[in-house]
Amino acid sequence: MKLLKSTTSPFARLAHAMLIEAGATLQVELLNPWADPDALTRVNPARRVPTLILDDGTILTEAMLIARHAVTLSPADSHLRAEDPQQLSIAGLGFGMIEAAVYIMTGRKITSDDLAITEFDSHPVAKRRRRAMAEGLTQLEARADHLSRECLGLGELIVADAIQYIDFRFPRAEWRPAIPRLDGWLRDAMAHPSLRDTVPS
Ligand SMILES: N[C@@H](CCC(=O)N[C@@H](CS)C(=O)NCC(=O)O)C(=O)O
Repeated sequence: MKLLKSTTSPFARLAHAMLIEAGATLQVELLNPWADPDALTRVNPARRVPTLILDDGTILTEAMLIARHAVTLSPADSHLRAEDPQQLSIAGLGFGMIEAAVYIMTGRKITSDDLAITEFDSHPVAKRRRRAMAEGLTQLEARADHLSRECLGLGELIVADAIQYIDFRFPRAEWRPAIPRLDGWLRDAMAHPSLRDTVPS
């Protein structure tokens, strides 16, 4: 199977990390979705990454659905199969933060076609999304004890993805709270290939 992804997309990182945790045999094709590459537009009318092409030609899109497929590919005793509402709750919090961060980046692209121009950030909706990231980080910090260092499931992968995407897109942001417990957890969690080999760049 082949995963179409970009080096920056947190959605694509989630799909990739889950497939790695599942032990899937995977080919990865890096592309820029905004450049409308043929390899992507041919298979996904939404023109977004992640897009997963299965060996029989079936196309899977949307990070959470690819994550769900990764679970079905994982061994019967895989940690990915544990269904803990606490994990889903943490995953939802982290996914909301990823959506908020991408929303602001898309807003910048719509208003200036340049991700580095921050004019959109003063829009009330951008402020609302920024609050979602800051409060989300604070809430996750309080729940850091629920994150495993040994087995990275959906919750752990999304939290790492969210923190590192926020720091990648909003470096040294004054609104970002200190998260020492999450930082400590993340240092250890980064030893796993699913996170180590998918760092945004
Ligand atoms: N809901 C989708 C979002 C995917 C998404 O927005 N991907 C972005 C990269 S972060 C993209 O491909 N953007 C190109 C576009 O919007 O045309 C998912 O969960 O996979």
